[in-house]
Amino acid sequence: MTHSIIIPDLGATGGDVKIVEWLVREGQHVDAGDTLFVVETDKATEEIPAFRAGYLRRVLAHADEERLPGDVVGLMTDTSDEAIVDPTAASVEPVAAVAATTSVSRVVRRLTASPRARHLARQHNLDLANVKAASASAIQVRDVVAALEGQPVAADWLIAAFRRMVLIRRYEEHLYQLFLQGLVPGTLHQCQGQEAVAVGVCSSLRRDDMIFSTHRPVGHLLAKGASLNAITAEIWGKATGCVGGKGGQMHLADFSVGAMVSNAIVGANIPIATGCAMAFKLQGLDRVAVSFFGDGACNIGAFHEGLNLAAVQDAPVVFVCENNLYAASTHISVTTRISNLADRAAAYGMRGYTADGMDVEAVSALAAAAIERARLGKGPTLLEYRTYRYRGHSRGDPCGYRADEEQRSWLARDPIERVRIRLNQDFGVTEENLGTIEQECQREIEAAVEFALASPEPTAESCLEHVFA
Ligand SMILES: Cc1ncc(C[n+]2csc(CCOP(=O)(O)OP(=O)(O)O)c2C)c(N)n1
Ligand SMILES: [Mg+2]
Repeated sequence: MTHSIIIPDLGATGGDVKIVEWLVREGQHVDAGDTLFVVETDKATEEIPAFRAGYLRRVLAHADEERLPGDVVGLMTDTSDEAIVDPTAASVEPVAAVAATTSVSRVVRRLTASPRARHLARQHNLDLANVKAASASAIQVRDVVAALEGQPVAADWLIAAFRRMVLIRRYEEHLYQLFLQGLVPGTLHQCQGQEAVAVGVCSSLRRDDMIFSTHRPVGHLLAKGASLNAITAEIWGKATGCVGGKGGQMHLADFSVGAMVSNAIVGANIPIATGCAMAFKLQGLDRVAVSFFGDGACNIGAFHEGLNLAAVQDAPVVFVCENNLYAASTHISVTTRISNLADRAAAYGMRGYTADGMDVEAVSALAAAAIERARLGKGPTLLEYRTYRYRGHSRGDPCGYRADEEQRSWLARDPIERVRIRLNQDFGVTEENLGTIEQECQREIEAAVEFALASPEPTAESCLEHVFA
């Protein structure tokens, strides 16, 4: 099969993107993630990776040529010698054929509205066809927990944590691949590498406890049990999205599972979570609020105000700092003199702990104790988890500010691989069973994208809903 290589939307402020050089020759094999070519935008020079493995067969835009995001600059095939079918040359006819179902026809109508959109539609054509095929085959969801019956309780918990982390990782990677193909609207801030913090903390919470997330919310929301379909539809701006298509990736929510709307203003959720915790306390409820934030947020005024207020009010809130060493491209050593951010808790008369954020069991043990303290009315705790984001700060960030050795050392501590080995060696869970979990997650993800693409656009009238109280 032939696949188009496009210029993804790299967040440049406008104008053409210049091809600097191709790092792969025609005919050469690449793995997913290998750099294909380098581009220059008005913001930065960036490497564009392959979204899948295959053979580079045609370079359509050469060094020094300029193109727009979405333009096809090369073609790949799965095998080295198959015939190339240029997807950009396909007629729009098949799109109409795929549009036989009403849900898909909406997408197609929108895509065929302008010349540039028609070009995208030709690319979507292949995907829509796939989407249709996928819906035809009913997805067999097998209950792996049941299949693994007889495992001790700890194994059940660890298997559930593994499944949840795999779902988050694969989902974020799937979105990234779609983003590289120009199929994801808007921007992405992703959490690959940080899954153990989200899952370790949220698996120690009750459903009616409330989490407050950030500009990097997908892992937190999925860990708290939010609907994958509703999150995906939200990313595509659909009416079925978890906030009706108004929020996009940075503003996800699901009140039914205790996930307040995530907040992209750095540090802003800290006082809000504190206020929520104070409300729980005033109402005599034993619910707990959790605020997630990054190392960058610890130097924001709202951090100090929020933690101080929570301490003096004995508010049932747990502050979870995901210290991934960077705030955008700035290393923590440039902005912060102390080595343990948790030490700041002492300034507010609060307990603070630093722990390994790549170990879901360690994360959960510490979080469970802090959550229990809060629930028993013993006040807030600051938890700092050391972790690492594998991808860039947002969509097209090539991470040129991080040393290769640093990245390698963190990848070697991967939180999912750690649990895989532990389940296999200490609990006797077979590779086959773990593989089944991964396949099920992948199918769930593909079904969610299918749901999002087939969902209706919000109506114009809905713009004014939920705006005024
Ligand atoms: C108050 C505020 N300042 C700046 C920004 C732009 N911004 C968005 S994310 C980010 C970095 C945040 O770093 P950190 O808190 O460590 O979280 P991470 O991205 O590492 O998860 C910045 C500076 C913002 N959204 N809000
Ligand atoms: Mg950070």
